[in-house]
Amino acid sequence: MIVISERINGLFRSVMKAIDNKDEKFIQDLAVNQVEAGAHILDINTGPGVDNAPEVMTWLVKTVQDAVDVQLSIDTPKMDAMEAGVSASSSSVLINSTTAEAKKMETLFPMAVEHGSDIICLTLDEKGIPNDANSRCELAMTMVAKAMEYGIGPEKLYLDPLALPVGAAQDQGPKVLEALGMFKAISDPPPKTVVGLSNVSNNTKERPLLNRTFLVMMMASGLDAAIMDPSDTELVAAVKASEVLLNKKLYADDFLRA
Ligand code: THG
Repeated sequence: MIVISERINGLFRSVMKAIDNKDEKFIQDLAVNQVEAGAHILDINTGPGVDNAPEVMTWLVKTVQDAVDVQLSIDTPKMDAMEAGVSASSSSVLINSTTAEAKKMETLFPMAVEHGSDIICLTLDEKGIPNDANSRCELAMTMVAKAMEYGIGPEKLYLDPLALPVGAAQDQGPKVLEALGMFKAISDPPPKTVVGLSNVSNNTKERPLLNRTFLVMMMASGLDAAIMDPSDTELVAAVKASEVLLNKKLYADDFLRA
């Protein structure tokens, strides 16, 4: 499982405060802590509240890269902030994300080609979030085909079926699982799959339990990567147990420590 840390995100109050105060030490300590907890990639998001998103994104990317040496996922719906983050990075990033909207694909696929980036394809378009697995798959195919026109192969793509809060869209859980399975049949080799895990437990009382239960289910359906909190030790233990049970990692008596 590719672990993408969700924590460098202005949605978190403490991170928003650090952004406001240009507190490099706070951001760098958090980045180091996330990598030590097992993050392979750090998702970088300014949060919705900033009015100078390109500058904040540039500052976050440089601040984090002065402290750790892992791939960054540049997470923003704003094209100017995306361009700023991708350009500021000293190594190739994961673009988070395009949708199936023509304007976005026509901006972000060339940007990915220019910078050698990987890119997340969120299965939604101007009509919103699809309601079932088939329409998620149709949007995924549209994006995989369009990426190919730009010479971007499936090994650079992460398909995201968009996990939704169980309290608000309970019927979508099984549809996300079904879509994950279908995505793997889109191309050979298949694209990777990813979700924003904590979406599922938004505004619930049992966040850690819901997060780790859904993550295990999605891993069984073929999930390759998750934007999640690697400092949640029970969540990480569930990932390790799943990797052993799905025959992805060799069993050893001390697999939790491996
Ligand atoms: N897909 C892709 N990218 C994504 C998402 C996705 N990026 C953003 C998001 N979804 C994944 N990241 C988060 C980060 C934080 C939270 C949820 C998802 C979160 N934060 C607390 C909250 O809002 O309640 C912050 C509160 C606090 O503790 O201060 O839940 O789906 N491609």
